[in-house]
Amino acid sequence: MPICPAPVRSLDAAAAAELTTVAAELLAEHGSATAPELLAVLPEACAALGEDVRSALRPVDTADGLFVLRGLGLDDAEIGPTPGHWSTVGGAGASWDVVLLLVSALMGTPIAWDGQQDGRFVHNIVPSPGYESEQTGASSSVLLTPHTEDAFHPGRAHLLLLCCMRNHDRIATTAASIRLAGLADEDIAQLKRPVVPILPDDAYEQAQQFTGRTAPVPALSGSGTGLTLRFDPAYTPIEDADGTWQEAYRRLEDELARVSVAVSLEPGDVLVVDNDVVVHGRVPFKARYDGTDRWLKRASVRVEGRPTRPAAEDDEHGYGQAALTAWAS
Ligand SMILES: O=C(O)CCC(=O)C(=O)O
Ligand SMILES: [Fe+2]
Repeated sequence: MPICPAPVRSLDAAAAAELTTVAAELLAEHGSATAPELLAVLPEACAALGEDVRSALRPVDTADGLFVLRGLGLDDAEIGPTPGHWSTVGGAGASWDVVLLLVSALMGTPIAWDGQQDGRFVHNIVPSPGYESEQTGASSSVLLTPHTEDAFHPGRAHLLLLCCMRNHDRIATTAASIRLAGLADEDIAQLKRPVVPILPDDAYEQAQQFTGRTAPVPALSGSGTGLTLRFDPAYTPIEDADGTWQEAYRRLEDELARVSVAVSLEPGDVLVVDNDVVVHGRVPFKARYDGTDRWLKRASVRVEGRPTRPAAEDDEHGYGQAALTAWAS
């Protein structure tokens, strides 16, 4: 097995069995991973989990801003073929949706968006015909450029969870921490200025209809070893910014590329990323559309009070604020 370039938190066999058993029981009891009653009992189910599971599932707490949870066994035959589009997944791999919901609820509050994947709390990331060169998770033939998840939105996740269902070709997710980047003080000062906005990405149904203006936001916040970022060059009108800012932004992109790690997730792995510290992306690949393609499940988690977000964001009235459907635990 190749060395994983990210910290690994191992779940022992007993803890892994506990998590998958509780998930299977919840699914059997409620019939569907999207049942509101299942969401409602998550805090109770989490509280009943043993100390080993709870401690392995504490939020990210290292400077590299990510870890891989490893040890959950996934049976490739059991999950069925990789669907060709998120909308045709149905109940495939549904017990993994519940595993991901349990992990999310242990770390914070799972969130969903009305305009994305039918408002589901767990998204399916599969390559889809016709979307090959988009800048969304449905793409394949292009590099998915490093980005903060839902960067345009002040209600975005603090933690992003990617659970690997299938990855026969070991296609890497990329991750780069701002805490490891080396930037000159002048560049940091430039990038803390709110100069250009970040626009909603194409994964949102409403994005195409959006014609309004969004407020400029800073790319960097915090200071010293506590630097955080909000970054999505594919959806940022960089050319509208002044030259000095553009140069600093390019150097930020270069630094993120330099410190980027490529993590090939294995089935059952859950990659947990601090969305304020780490940008993630994906290398290009050739989709086969034969049921054996790469397949991830994704969840977004809010951790209120996590000291990684500039306070000014509280006053932001960005596009789609009403689209956030937070399930309050
Ligand atoms: O496919 C991946 O590894 C990451 C895709 C992505 O950016 C996401 O699901 O948010
Ligand atoms: Fe993403």
